Amino acid sequence: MVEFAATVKGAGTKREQDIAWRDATVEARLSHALVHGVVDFIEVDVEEARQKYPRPLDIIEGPLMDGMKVVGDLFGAGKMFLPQVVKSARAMKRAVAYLQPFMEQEKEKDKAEGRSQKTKGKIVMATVKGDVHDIGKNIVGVVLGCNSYDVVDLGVMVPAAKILQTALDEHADLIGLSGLITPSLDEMVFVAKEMERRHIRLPLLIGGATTSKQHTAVKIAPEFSGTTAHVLDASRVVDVVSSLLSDDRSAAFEQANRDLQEQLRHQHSARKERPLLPYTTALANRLKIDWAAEPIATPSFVGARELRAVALDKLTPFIDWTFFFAAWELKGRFPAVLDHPQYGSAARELYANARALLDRIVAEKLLTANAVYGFWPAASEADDIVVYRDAAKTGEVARFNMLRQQEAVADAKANLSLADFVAPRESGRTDYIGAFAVTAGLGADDLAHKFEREHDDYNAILVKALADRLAEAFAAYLHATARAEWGFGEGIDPSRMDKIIAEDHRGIRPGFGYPACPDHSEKFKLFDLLGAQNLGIELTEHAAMLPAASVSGLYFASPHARYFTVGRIGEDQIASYARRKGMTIEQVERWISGNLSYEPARC
Ligand code: B12
Repeated sequence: MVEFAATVKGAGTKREQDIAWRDATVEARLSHALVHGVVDFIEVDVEEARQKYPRPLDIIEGPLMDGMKVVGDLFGAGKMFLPQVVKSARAMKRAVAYLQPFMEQEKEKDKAEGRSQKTKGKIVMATVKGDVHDIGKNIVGVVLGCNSYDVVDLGVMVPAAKILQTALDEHADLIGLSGLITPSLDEMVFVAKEMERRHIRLPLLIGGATTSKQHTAVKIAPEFSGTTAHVLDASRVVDVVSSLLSDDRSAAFEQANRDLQEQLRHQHSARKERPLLPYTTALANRLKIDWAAEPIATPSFVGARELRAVALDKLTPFIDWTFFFAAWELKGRFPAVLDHPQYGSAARELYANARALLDRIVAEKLLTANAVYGFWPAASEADDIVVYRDAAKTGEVARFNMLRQQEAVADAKANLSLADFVAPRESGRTDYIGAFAVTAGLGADDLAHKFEREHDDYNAILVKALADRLAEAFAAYLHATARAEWGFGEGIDPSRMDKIIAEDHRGIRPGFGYPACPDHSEKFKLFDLLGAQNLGIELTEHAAMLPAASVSGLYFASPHARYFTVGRIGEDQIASYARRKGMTIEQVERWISGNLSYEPARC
């Protein structure tokens, strides 16, 4: 293993030139190909092994699994990193795909002779109903697959009934759920309840950016008498799955998991929280702006403007690569991450591959970037932002309902709401608000599927991660354009890229779902205002955007505008909010379940 670690560390350009490993035995060559993720000779070597071994399964369970075990050990020991593991998995998948037809023949033979084939275990995974994000789940699937677990990935937006039926039909050993946005948390609770109701006692794994061990313990686990385990990231999943499926270790793992969740529930119920102000008091403590003296910028046009098929090379300079590396579990600021003492070489190799694919995407226009944005006269009315068709403020075209911080704040600070950053109707001033929706993901799924069909998860995941980065870059680029058109801001100046990426400028662009405006359902109004559907961006029933690589939100121009967290809110604000939104209390409680300061009455 130490030997392999040394060679993996030196991976990169040297690797392509060094073909001395081709002289080794077929087993050693297969192992080398897996550990280094080299696919160039994989079919030739597997065929050679097939001539040598009596059954194709012997090759998988022998040299291929030995190679993957080295990969797993190096990954577990922190000597190999996620991008390299995914490349190894690609080599494994290609090898298995080559053997597949021979395995089918073998299976038929086994069946006829009454023998059965055994795998380490099967997991059915899905991104839950209404949610579209799947990079994290794909990575987890690859890591499990290369540890010889069978993975049935149902994709995105999968209803509970389908997940559970598939688990039963496939005789799965575990179920895994993923989600990016808050409404998915409630959906996961629903899946857990359904598992209980249908007596499906398989272990339930929970993952995805919006999930947490706290939420899993407090909200999901109590609904299900089987084991519910939160998995923080891909590096832990093999340990969790192998423990849950081990005859010797499962009881201890499940007990430790239950103890931890009990402790988390206890901490949750005993937590000390800042008291809440009555909503009317919080509202009175809004940010006081001297609107008579406030500079109000007038945008150069009113209404929505569409941008179609924007040249991708305009967007690439705005990519914030730090997040790209974070998606691959290589944490650290870009470009310093490229020189990281442990994973610098893995980061450099990943970066080189990503840039090469990005160049191809740009040159061959493999992704389409569309956007719509615009400006409208607007006024705040308490915590609503009213949007008008024209400066005469006739014709209300939208009304965004905002939430206000309700926790008691120290030092005479204000209880903020985004509505505070728009001139109130009674100020007599004509203020404006901007809105936007961008996507860089049109074509991403097709391209990713093309790679998946070639058993190339590495490039499939790269495509999605690059599309996400382009979407964020597009949002930054468009905001810079909009600020200039709004009469302030520097426009697109390549020498100021760092400042633009760091959002070091006047004006903010909060997206619904982020902490200042946590209610995703306001996106339905935003999309109506913008006509975003015309650009190929859709909303699911839980207000996730399709394609996944999309971002949307509002623009605020006030020099006072800043990002903040709404945090916990009380029943009085919920009642007002439900009234303003024309929804029932129960409906709004679902949309902003993460902000409730109380246990909702619904069961
Ligand atoms: C990258 C990112 C994006 C990208 C990509 C999103 C996409 N493709 O869907 C872009 C820029 C497009 C984006 C957009 C949005 N985002 Co965003 N985004 C993020 C960010 C920064 C990282 C998420 C990520 O990709 N991580 C990398 C992957 C690899 O990690 P992961 O998904 O967590 O997966 C790992 C584990 O969770 C686990 N895991 C995952 N699934 C599974 C499944 C199983 C079975 C197991 C065992 C384990 C497991 O293993 C994985 C690998 O290690 C997070 C903040 C954060 N730090 O988490 C916000 C975040 C998720 N985004 C958020 C929001 C609000 C949005 C938007 C709604 C904003 C907007 N209005 O436009 C949109 C929604 C997009 C949509 N399509 O609807 C919020 C969601 C919170 C909420 N309250 O709902 C977050 C948390 C930011 C925040 N602090 O508020 N986003």
